[in-house]
Amino acid sequence: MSLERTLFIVKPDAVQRNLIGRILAHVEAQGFRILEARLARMTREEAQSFYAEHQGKPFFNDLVEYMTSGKVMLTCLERENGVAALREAVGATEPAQAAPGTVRKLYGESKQMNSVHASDSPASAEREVKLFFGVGALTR
Ligand code: 3AN
Repeated sequence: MSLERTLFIVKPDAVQRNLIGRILAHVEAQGFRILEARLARMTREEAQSFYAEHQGKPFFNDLVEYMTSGKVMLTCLERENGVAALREAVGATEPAQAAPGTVRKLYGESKQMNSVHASDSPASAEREVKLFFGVGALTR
């Protein structure tokens, strides 16, 4: 295993409920280091490009609406085995089915408003970190 970087986003529903601090504290306590962080409102183009794999699915337009509805906390996290470890810390897409103690079980409201995003593979992590923080965030 080696140190891996991954994209973690606190989504608009959680930012709106003042959960940024608690959610970042939760992942820091599990050994993730915050390498980059920025509060921003995604543009439509950014959200569409970010979720390109879901283009054409019935929930795509709503997903873009939701992700651009307010500010998000964009972060790049690093840890040993970081990509898989963060997916485990985040839990299942549907909060009701997420394991106890996961971020989505604790804070998620619905399948769409599930409070956080975590890259689902090393290839996605690379693409997503680059999209929001530039290629330098993968190396510096
Ligand atoms: P995950 O975020 O767990 O990797 P994905 O990649 O399948 O899940 O979905 C990306 C995002 O799209 C989810 N975080 C959620 O906000 C939304 N989403 C996924 N499936 C649905 C669905 N069936 N209905 C509404 N929103 C969905």
